[in-house]
Amino acid sequence: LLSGIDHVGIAVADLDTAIDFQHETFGLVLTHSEVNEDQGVREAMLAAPGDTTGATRVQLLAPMREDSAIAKFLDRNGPGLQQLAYRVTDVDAACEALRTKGVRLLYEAPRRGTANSRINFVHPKDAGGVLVELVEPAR
Ligand code: V0V
Repeated sequence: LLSGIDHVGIAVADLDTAIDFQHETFGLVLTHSEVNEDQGVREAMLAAPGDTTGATRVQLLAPMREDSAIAKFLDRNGPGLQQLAYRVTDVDAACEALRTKGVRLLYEAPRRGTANSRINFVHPKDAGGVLVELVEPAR
């Protein structure tokens, strides 16, 4: 079902400040950034310089709107780890398998994620207090 850990997501107030911090402090390298209007976020993907596969990334998420999930998370918790994203080969099949186990998915159908991936989320109350994202990368 799962083919790897795609990324962990950190909620931040200011994207550029957080990119600089991760680079200067840990040497992480910016590999991608985009605006996701649907999710109300500006986001950046960073890779560890010594990770030759580049498969697992750190995602920084900054809110664009007060009613976005990231704005609400920041209001409640301040900046910090917001999500764990598992990579799957078939997000529809993964969601179906999880529903069969009684796990709640946030969306009826997958939505658009980073770099045209297809994403859905498991409710944190059904995943040990962790917001789990499922990501099917674009082919
Ligand atoms: C809320 N809770 C969390 C949580 N957010 N627990 C762990 N991790 C989080 N990130 C807890 C919260 O403290 C409550 O616990 C409980 O869940 C239910 O909270 P709620 O008030 O009913 O719900 P909200 O309004 O806090 O919303 C939570 C959810 C929301 C997960 C439903 O954040 C959401 O829709 N997330 C999915 C979309 C998203 O996160 N987008 C941003 C990333 P108590 O107090 O009841 O115990 S976009 C992205 O990742 C992209 C584009 C990508 O990767 O490609």
